[in-house]
Amino acid sequence: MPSTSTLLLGAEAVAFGALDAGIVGAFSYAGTPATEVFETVQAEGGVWAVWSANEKVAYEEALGVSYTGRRALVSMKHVGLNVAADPFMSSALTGANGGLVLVVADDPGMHSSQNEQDSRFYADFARIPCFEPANQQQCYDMTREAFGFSEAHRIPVMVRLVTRVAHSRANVVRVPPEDRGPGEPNPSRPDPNDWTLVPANARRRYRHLLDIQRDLQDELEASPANRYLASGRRGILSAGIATNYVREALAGRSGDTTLHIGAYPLPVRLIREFVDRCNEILVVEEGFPFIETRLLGLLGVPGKTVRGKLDGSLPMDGELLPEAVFRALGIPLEATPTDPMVAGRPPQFCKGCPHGSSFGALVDATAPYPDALIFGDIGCYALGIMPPYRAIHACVDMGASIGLAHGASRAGAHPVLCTIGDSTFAHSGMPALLDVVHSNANVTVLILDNGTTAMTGAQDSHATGEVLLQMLRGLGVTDLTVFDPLPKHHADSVRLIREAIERPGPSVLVAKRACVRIKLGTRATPLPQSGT
Ligand SMILES: Cc1ncc(C[n+]2csc(CCOP(=O)(O)OP(=O)(O)O)c2C)c(N)n1
Ligand code: SF4
Repeated sequence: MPSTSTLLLGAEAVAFGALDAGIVGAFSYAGTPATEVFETVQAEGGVWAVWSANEKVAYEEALGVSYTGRRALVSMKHVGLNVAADPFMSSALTGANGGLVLVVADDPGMHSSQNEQDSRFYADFARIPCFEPANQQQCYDMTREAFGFSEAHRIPVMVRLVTRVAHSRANVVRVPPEDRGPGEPNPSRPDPNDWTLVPANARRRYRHLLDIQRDLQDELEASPANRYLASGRRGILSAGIATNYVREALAGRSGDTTLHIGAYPLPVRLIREFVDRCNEILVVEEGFPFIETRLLGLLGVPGKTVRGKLDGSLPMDGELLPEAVFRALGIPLEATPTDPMVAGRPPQFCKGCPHGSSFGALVDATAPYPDALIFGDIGCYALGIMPPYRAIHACVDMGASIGLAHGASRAGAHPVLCTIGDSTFAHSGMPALLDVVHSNANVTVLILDNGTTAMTGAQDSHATGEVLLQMLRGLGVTDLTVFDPLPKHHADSVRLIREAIERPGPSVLVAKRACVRIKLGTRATPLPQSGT
């Protein structure tokens, strides 16, 4: 294949980087802004790419591929790594065999997420290397490089994206796939004891992980991902996409010393050289003040002024905007019109959405119980929080609704209900329901089975239809009611929910009706206001 130039999203560029690096499989659970990484691999075909039940499972599947000596890509949104944190942290000790690259897409500004996180802390926490692309070409290049790096050092490698990189397009030059050929296993086989983390092995492996830190740092210190340009006494240290904002602000101006960081562990020697040269330093990074806090330590840098998020020169929360960078650099920015082209509208269910009629029934069914608590979950049905329903009292993280309801019922609240979608139930609702059944808690669980993972673009659901019912019976649910939430069945739906509330012990209702977006044959696209 000759080199080709294609207009790609950052997320797509990562996928092509992985394909050209010769992965045999990609693993993921959907989540904005990471979804397109996996979808691109899946659309290209030729390698294993089936959605996993959740991020933890996806990570373990990819690690299993790596142990065979082959290359695997695993991708997820930032909160997905909370779910996958257990295997992720321990995999730093076992190490990788075939290249293992974890792509995590952070969502500063929470365009479509329930919180802000900075995954660089996770890479640092696990002591694994991390690449942070500033643009789409680097998404491709760094992902390819990450596989080789992972194999050379036998360690998982993270590629950290942010929404603005994952979801914007630029031309990307792809180069011919690597000679090792897709599917060729890494020929050397490590000692399987390395992968068996009983305490004696784990201690040895942790020591090893600590011992290789210097090598990782030395190699990345020289990486072209980190670029230092010495000039004047004002220093600008930037990372990832923030470098583009700095370059935009500085366009045509020289006289500042700049250091761009795109690979971690941090290049300490370069940073020392940079700091020695400058009197005043501005740190510009997307996400948390990761580099800034390390630079300042507890007591600051004697004799130097360090500015950034911690002193308020740049905002601590939200997405970093070029305007803020211009301001922090003292460079005037021409005002751009801010009138929105389309008036803002509150998010709402699609017309004919089955969740709308389910919430209509839920609101009427619980009307006689002023103390009713209803715990929600994450999916299109989170819109049950909006008028006219205003039905949800809490929505925290995927799968939380059942555990929250269980806890509240243990505290004596009654009635306690929760709503959860079919995909979220498969993702992380099942163990919580097992607890409810195990302790015979008085909780009414409403599963909204629309046959798909609608919110993130209609990916397959692992727990829909007859499979869902079998799963529920297998979990020990005996009080199980299935109903069709069509508006014309409203009175029946209200009655069934009320009867379930009145029965002691756990009861599960399944509101079964397909998402209209898939029913009509159109691929559901994430609602612009949601899409988590
Ligand atoms: C840990 C985590 N992973 C992924 C997501 C992205 N996400 C939010 S809701 C959802 C699934 C929604 O599917 P379902 O529960 O079936 O509800 P629907 O949208 O179909 O109504 C996903 C994948 C997330 N918010 N958190
Ligand atoms: S995409 Fe489907 S589940 Fe989501 S609001 Fe629209 S109809 Fe409802």
